[in-house]
Amino acid sequence: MPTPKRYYVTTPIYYVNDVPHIGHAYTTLACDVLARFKRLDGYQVMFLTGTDEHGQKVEKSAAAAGLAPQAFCDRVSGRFRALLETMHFSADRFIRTTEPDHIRSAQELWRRIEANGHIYEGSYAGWYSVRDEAFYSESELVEGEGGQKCAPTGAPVEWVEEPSFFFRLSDWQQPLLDFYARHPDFVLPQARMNEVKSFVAGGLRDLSISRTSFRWGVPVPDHPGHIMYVWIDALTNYITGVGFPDTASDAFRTFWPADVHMVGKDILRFHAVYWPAFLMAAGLEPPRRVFAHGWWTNEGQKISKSLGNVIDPFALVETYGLDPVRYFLMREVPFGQDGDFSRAAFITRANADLANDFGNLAQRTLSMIAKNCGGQVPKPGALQEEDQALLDGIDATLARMRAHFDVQAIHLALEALWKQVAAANAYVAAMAPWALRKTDPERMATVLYVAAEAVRKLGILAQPVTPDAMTSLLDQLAVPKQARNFAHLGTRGRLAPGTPLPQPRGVFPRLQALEESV
Ligand code: ME8
Repeated sequence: MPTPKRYYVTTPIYYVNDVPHIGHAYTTLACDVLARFKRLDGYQVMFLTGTDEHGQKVEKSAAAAGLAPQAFCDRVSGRFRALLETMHFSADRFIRTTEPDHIRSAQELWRRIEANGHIYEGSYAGWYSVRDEAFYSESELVEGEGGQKCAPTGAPVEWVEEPSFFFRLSDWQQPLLDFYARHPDFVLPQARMNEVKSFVAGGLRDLSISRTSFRWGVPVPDHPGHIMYVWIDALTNYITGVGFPDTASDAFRTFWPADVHMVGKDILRFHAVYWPAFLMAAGLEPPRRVFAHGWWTNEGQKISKSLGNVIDPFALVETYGLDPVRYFLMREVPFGQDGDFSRAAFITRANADLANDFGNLAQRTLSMIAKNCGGQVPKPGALQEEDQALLDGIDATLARMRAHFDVQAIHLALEALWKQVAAANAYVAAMAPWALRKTDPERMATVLYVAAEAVRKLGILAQPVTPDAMTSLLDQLAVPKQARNFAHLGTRGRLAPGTPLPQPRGVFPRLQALEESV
């Protein structure tokens, strides 16, 4: 049987009381690019994002705002939903962990884990950080300002002592190591897989998974007074989103296990250690991949609210337009590594790759056609070797992009594509259709046809990263909406000679003028 073409990608669900910043936009953008690529490649795609709404941190923020927790969440979760609109994220569901189907799902996951004997009752005494929503052992703590004990993340910790249920994580050391051995690419980049393996090999302690000292969370089933540790609740969103507990449902059977959980490196342990252990304990399959991306700094500085240098994605898009922001974030830094957001680098990159390389190729091809071919797709003569070589080279990029996307090497997929943009520019420069106008108009028509075909193919392939500009470009080539997926590379979707084309207009404006204004 052929492998079903389905693809399930998730972002972390964001703490509902955070204000969206570039880091949030980055994780979701990477997923959006992957999801769009797979849809264009004929896959049935599920792309899930949303907000993480329970826990002590939210309870405290709600109290500070003078609101009941649910009312507070209803008020602030819209900030993340707005990010989808601004960034044109094509998520299939925006999940909120306060939704009834999720609460049911988290409780059912607990029941299954408990029924399988992996949960016991005890009491917890140790350090907890509300800001991180994480427990820390004494040996992990560092000295903060004024000699205060802090988590390694710099977050304050407090001593917590209360009755608690525990998950027998210590039993899962060997099964996890075996699982990693069977799936050596479970975590990417590889260096992060190694970190996870050595963490697990170092021994695992049982995990406190319920709290009794506050109320805002999913009630533990059959044990009044306990609410679930927010990470169990939060991680479960990935199966709620595809219909759990109804494991016989179409959604669950089609999409679970997930192909990729995209996360920042700071939350890798939760996804690559705890989550597969919870799932195996419940008799469910772990996800296929956890990809940990790096962190952004702002002009070389760590981004933090206290430094006041948080990059606001809404303002960035408002100032520069969406596509340059999307392209820069995905192209500038090898995906998986840390990167620095510098305005100068952003403008240089957008102008070089978008305005100059792709923009000029499209603009000069379309405007020569408008001027010299009566505004219609020209009629080509027989293709010569260099014509065919250009078109074949672009078609062959799809296989390379697929291979890169399958390991989330998004920057390499874009690099491969932009090599073809350069090849098309070199072709136009070498063929000099402007010089052929008088000497050999038939050949000029062929060259312009080939250039237009190159632009069409490049436009189709660049849709996942710069969707708006490519929509405009493919409109300008009169490519029908249903002929814009990857099945229309090759000759299948080729431009029909004589098709009237609209007046061309630039798709990637230069950003220079804006530089001084920000
Ligand atoms: O962790 N650069 O939510 P969160 C890049 N609710 N990425 C960054 C970043 C930066 N400067 N700052 C943050 C949570 N991020 C949990 C997830 S999932 C079941 C529960 C990324 O709102 C960070 O790495 O803190 C993480 O992936 C996300 O933004 C933070 O989400």
